[in-house]
Amino acid sequence: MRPLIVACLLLAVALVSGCPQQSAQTPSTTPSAQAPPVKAEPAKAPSSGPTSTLIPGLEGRTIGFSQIGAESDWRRAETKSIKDEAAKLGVDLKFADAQQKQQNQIQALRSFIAQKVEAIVLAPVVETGWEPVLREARDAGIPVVLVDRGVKVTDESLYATLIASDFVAEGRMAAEWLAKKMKGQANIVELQGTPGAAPAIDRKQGFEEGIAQFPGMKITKSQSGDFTRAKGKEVMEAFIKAEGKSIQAVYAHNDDMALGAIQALEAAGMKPGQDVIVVSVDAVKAAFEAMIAGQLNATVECNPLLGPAAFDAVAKLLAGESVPKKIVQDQLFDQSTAAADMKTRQY
Ligand code: GYE
Repeated sequence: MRPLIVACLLLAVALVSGCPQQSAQTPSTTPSAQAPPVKAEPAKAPSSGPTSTLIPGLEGRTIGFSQIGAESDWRRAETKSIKDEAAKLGVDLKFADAQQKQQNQIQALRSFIAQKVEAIVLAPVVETGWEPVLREARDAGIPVVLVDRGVKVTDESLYATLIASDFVAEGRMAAEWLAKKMKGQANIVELQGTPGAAPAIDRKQGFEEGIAQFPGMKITKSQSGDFTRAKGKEVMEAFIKAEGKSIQAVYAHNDDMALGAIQALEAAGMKPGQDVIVVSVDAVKAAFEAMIAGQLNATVECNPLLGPAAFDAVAKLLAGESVPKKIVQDQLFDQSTAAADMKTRQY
């Protein structure tokens, strides 16, 4: 009996003393001393909320975040997710809003390097033109974690990892849904995102791939609305002037532009959601409201809650591990479940 009692006691002590360590909200400032073993496998999709309780040692660490701007609800949700997670972890976050300009992002990165931040989180506005500044970061020994948009570089080791959605798959999902809804026949106008941005390039490609097998699905006009509501409305007004009632569907690369297009359609006396079918990407709350109101038909989710995964990657990199690319899984929502879905939306 005795050895069993002793064993039970030891187990109880181990459990009790182990618990606070595992669920600690505030990581220790001495990460190397107590870092738990971390598996180098892709992190889970962040849709179910923060999953960062095992991250060791980011408290008090200085990390730079270069954000594109505040052009859409999606972007504001991403900024909030990253700022909230930084605050939760006690990170000293240097935040820079680039007002949509790559030049401002490059300047921000150079200033982060000069300030000797320990890591950089970058949401790159466009795909190209990053080599020189990424090389400067690498030469300074500062890992760069890309969030939400990818870059095109000849040397992939210029950044540590990328956490993003599969934008081609998103475009394909929108196309497949629309082809089904329109029974393979539609004159479509397309509102593209920011020229040169990964989601604009890939969502266009994916959509074109998705409608390729339906000869009756035609893109009659395609132009950038820069991912904003105002520009989406403006470009849609021009489309309506040029094409009038022959427009049967709108494909917008994000919800904000779709919401702008909906305003333009209504102002022209057309019924968005009925006369003209509207499909977009992001699945922000405003899109669910528009679906409930019958004006938007469907939206493909693109999850902006990247803060937990971004800092999880930073923590692993600072602990000397490599981090694989992480692709966030997305799904399509339409009017049929919008009212119920709306209740659980986080952004
Ligand atoms: O879809 C759009 C935003 O980069 C994935 O940027 C992001 C896109 C998002 O402005 O709304």
